[in-house]
Amino acid sequence: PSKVMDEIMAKYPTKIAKKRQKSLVVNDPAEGKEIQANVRTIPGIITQRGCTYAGCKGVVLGPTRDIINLVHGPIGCSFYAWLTRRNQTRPAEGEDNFITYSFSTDIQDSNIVFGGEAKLKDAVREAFEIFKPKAIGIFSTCPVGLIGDDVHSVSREMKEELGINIFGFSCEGYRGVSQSAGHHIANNGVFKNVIGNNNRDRIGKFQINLLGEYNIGGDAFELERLFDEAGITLLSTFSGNSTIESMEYAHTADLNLIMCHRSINYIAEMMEEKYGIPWVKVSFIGAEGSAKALRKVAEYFDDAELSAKVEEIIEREMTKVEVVREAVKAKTEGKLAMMFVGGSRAHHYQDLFSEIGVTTVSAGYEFAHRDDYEGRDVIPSIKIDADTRNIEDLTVEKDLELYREDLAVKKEKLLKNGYEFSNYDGMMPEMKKNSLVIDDINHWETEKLIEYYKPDIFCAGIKEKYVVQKSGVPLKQLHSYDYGGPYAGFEGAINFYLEMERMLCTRIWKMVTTPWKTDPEIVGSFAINE
Ligand code: CFM
Ligand code: HCA
Repeated sequence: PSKVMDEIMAKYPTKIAKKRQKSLVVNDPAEGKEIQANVRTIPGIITQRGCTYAGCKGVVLGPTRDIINLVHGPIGCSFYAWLTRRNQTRPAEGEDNFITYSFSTDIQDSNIVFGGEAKLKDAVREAFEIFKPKAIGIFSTCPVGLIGDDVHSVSREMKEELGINIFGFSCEGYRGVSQSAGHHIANNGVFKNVIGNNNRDRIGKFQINLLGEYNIGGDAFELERLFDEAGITLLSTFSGNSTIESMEYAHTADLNLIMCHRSINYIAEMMEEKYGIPWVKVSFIGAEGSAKALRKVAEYFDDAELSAKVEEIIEREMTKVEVVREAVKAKTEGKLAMMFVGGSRAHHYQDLFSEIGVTTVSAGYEFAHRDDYEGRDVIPSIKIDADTRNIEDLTVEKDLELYREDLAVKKEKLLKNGYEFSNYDGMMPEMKKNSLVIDDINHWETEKLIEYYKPDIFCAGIKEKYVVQKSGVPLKQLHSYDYGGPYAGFEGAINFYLEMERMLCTRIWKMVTTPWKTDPEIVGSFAINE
C-alpha cells in the first residue's frame, strides 16, 4: 500500500500532501501507529463528511419520536435531512410520532437582515398549538449563528410561556470540523435538559440503557427482542425507537452499554460521574459480538438464572446463524472489502465480514477521533486544538442523593476479576498488519484505491455509491443499509450474510460500461420538435 499512497500524494501540492499524509496509515497493530483525525478537511477536497447540525439534530436527537425537532434555518437544511437516515420507530397506539414531519422556521433574507427570533417564537407557538408535544428541541443552522439569534433565550422564554420542556442547541454546521462536534453538543443538551427529569421506581431486576444505537433499518428492534426474552429491562435507547420519557428516567439504570462510542461516549461518562452508572463498550454487529455482548451483561449482573437464559438464547440463535453462515461463507471466502463510514461502523462491520471469510483491506472513519482508531489509551495524548475547544465540555458533579454507591462497589469487585469497564480498543488494533487505514477519505483517494485493491465490495454512503458502482464495484451503504436491515444481533447477521452473498456473487457491475470509458467527451445535439 505504500506505493499507492505515494501515487495519491504525488497529485497534491506539497503543503497539502504533508498534511494529508498523516491521515493515511499502513497499519501495524504490534507497533500501534498514530493517525491524524478530527482535523479540518482541506478546502477543495471532496469529503464524505457532514456538518455539526447533522450530527446534533439528525443523528442524536432525530430518532426520538415525540420531541418536535424544530430547525431554525433556511428550508434546505431541513429538506435534505428529511427521512434520509432510515431511523425507524414503533409508537404504541395513540402515541405521538413526529419523525415523519420536517419542522423548520424557513428563514428568509429579511430574517437574516432584521433577525429571526420573532419568527422562531411564532414557529414554536404554532408547533405547540397544532401538536401539543411533550418537548421541543430547537436547532441552529449556520446563518442563525452568523446573525446571532439566541436560541437558548428563546427556548427559556417559550418554556416559561408554554409550560413544556423546550431546549436549544448551538449546533451551527460550521461549529466543528464534522458531525462529531454535533454529537457532543447534543450529548450536553440531552444531559442537561432531559436525563434525570423523572425519578421513577424500578421496573425490572436488571435495568440497562443502550447508548449509540439509532435503530437504522430496525437494528434496535432486533436487540429489544433479545433483551426482552432474556429478562433484561431496556430502560432507554439513545436514541433508536425512543421517547423523551424513556430518556428522562435513563439515570435509574444499573448499566450503560455503548454501541457507537464516537457519538455518545460523553453521556456515558457524565452519567457515571453524576449517578455512578458504569459503562461498557459492546458491539451487536456480528453474531460473535452479539453473543459476547449478551454474556457481558449477564456477567455484570452475576445472576444464575439470567446467565442460563442468555446461554439458551445464544445457543438457539447461533444454531440458526451457523447454517446460513457456513452456506454463505463457502461462496464468499477470500473476497476483499473496503469500508469508509462515519465513526464506528467502519470498525463494527469488519466483524460481520470476517464471519463470512471476507477480509477488509482498507477502512476508515469520516469523523472519528484518534481513540476510535487507536483505543481510549491515547486520549490523554490527543492534542486539543481550537476547533475542539470550541465545543463546551460540561463539568459534572456527583448527585449526592441519586449516586449509586452500590454500583461503584460492584464495579470495584468486577474489576478485580478482570471485567473490563469504560474501555474501547479502537479499530486499528483489530485490523490486519499492512491494511490501509484512512481518515476522512476523499473522492480522489477512493478512486485510486479502487484501482489498486480491486475490492469485491465497497461500503460507504449515498455520495459514493454511484461513482463506485460505475467503476465496476458493488457498493453497500452502511449508513442507510440501502433498503435492507436489520443487520444487528443474530437475525441481523443472517440478513447481512445473505445480502453479501447476493452482492458478492453477482458479476453485474463488472459488465457495466460507463460512457466515459469509451468516449470521455459527452457529445449531444439539440432536437427541435416542429
Ligand atoms: Fe455512530 Fe451511527 Fe456511525 Fe454516527 Fe453517522 Fe449513522 Fe454512520 Mo451515518 S451515530 S458514528 S454520525 S454508528 S449517521 S447511525 S451511519 S455516519 S458510522
Ligand atoms: C449524516 C447522516 C448520514 C449520511 C449518510 C450518507 C446517515 O451524516 O448526516 O452519506 O449516505 O447515515 O444518514 O451519515
